[in-house]
Amino acid sequence: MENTDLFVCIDHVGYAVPDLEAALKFHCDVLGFRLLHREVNEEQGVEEVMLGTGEQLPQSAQVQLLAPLTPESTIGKFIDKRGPGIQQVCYRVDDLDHVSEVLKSRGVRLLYEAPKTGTGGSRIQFAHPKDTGGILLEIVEPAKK
Ligand code: V0V
Repeated sequence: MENTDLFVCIDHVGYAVPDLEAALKFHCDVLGFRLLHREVNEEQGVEEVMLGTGEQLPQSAQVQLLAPLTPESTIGKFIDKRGPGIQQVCYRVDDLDHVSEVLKSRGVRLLYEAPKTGTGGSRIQFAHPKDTGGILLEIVEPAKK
């Protein structure tokens, strides 16, 4: 039978954090996560790290810490309104363009006309929380190795 699944797995859960170094220390020293990747994404207004249990991206059990570059950024506003915590859940896909078209055809509003660049050169898109039961849903196609 043809596989019609849209998603491969949960890629990561994203936490909005006001203090990246403090959150990193907690996740690594207390929870035992490993730092897999770190970057500044100016377009998204974040400094972010990806934590996991293996040696490199992409892994299972990934956690993304998202710190705002400015108070006016998406994460800055989120922390201001809601406080630190879960900001997004991200599903991994093989073909972002295909999954985007399917979701759109099913009435889900996507936030961007075209995919943006995410962690490690991945391609990302978001579905509006109003269309997903209150969850900011990211979809990611990891960068090809
Ligand atoms: C806002 N709302 C949320 C939410 N943010 N609901 C669930 N989860 C969130 N994270 C709700 C909010 O309670 C309001 O509901 C409504 O949406 C409008 O919110 P708002 O405060 O006026 O905020 P907006 O509209 O200015 O922005 C919300 C959106 C924004 C979702 C449009 O956060 C956005 O563009 N997000 C996508 C980009 C992003 O998150 N970048 C940072 C991560 P009521 O009060 O009207 O009921 S970057 C990243 O993940 C990277 C680089 C990566 O993974 O590689």
